[in-house]
Amino acid sequence: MEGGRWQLDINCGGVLNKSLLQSDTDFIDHACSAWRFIAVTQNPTRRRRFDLRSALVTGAIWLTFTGVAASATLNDVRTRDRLICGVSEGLPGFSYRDAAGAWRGFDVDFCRAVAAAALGDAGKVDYVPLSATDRFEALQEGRVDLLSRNSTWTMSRDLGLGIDFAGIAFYDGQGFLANAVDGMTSALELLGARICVVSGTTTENNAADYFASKGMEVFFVQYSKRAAARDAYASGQCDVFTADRSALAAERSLLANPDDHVILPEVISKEPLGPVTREGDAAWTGLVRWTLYGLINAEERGLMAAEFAPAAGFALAAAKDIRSEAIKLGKPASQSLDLPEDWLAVVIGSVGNYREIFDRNLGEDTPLAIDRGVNALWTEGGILYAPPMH
Ligand SMILES: N[C@@H](CCC(=O)N[C@@H](CS)C(=O)NCC(=O)O)C(=O)O
Repeated sequence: MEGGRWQLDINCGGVLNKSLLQSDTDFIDHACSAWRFIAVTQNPTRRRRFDLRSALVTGAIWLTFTGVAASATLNDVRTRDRLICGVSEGLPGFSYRDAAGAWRGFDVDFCRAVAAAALGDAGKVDYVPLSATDRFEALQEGRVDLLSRNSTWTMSRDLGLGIDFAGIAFYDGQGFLANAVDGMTSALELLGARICVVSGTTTENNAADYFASKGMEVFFVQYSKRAAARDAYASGQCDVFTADRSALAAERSLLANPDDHVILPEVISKEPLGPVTREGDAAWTGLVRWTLYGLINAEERGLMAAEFAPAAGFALAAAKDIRSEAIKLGKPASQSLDLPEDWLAVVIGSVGNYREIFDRNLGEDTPLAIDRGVNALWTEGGILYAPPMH
């Protein structure tokens, strides 16, 4: 580039940019969590100053030609051979410990899926239970690689917290849990009610806006821990408990007599829940995003976990076909994300497709018995829609 200066910039998180420098400065310094990196040339053939390991330069040039973006987070995950996944502190169906102490749930299965993609082993996950208040800070500070914890994608979080939402894993909405004995059938009967709510969530503002719009005065009773809010509700210190409807289904399953409690019909907000990554590592966010979309596309194509482990009754030849279909589906990502070509086959073989994950943790045969509803595929009357993978 005559008269110009090219800056090779490996951004925090490894996104490769090339940009033309406007100023006369020939030494640009980029602070980055992963590395510090400077490389400027006056013209493409003459290198003036470098302050970087030659290996990185070679790597950067290689990346330019191969299209493989290095991810600092993926590198960390591979170095420690474990994914550190932030989950909730114990929400049945989503993330909780079973009687043997093993983590289970919809959000947990997503952590397992990402570990299967990144490390080839869904079991290589360390779980960090995080409260609603602590979750984003834990991600920002690098205490977790990924947050898979009923977190609502909102504009202020997306733009203001240094985090990225990788996609929507569950379409939720806020509602109210009430005691059936009270005979309540609608949130519009809540004038003057005491409402239990967990702080650090989107929940209280939504409810405040809702009742303000209806001209109804209500009284919020705040708790920082969900268990405390549940206990308060159960002991009659609040008339209703408000939260995401999925969380209310989980709460109800924990009450002494779940059938004595009803979730009122009103859905007063949009709560698109999804996995969250730290901002600045586009390749890692891409890996998390396409793992999610891979699970949804796998449901759409009917690729199921059982088919990857040929057991009695399932022909080896058919299993091979299914495996090569999954490999073909995931292949375009393997070079760009630095993953083995069978990454998606490993993911589906380890955790199943979206439907299998949903049914196992939240479906009709579980204590939560959540209907697929809007979380059904777009081809089946829902709004679950993943971009194609070619
Ligand atoms: N989706 C909402 C609410 C998420 C949330 O943390 N809700 C609480 C209240 S039910 C919860 O699930 N806590 C889980 C736990 O304490 O383990 C948000 O992102 O703010």
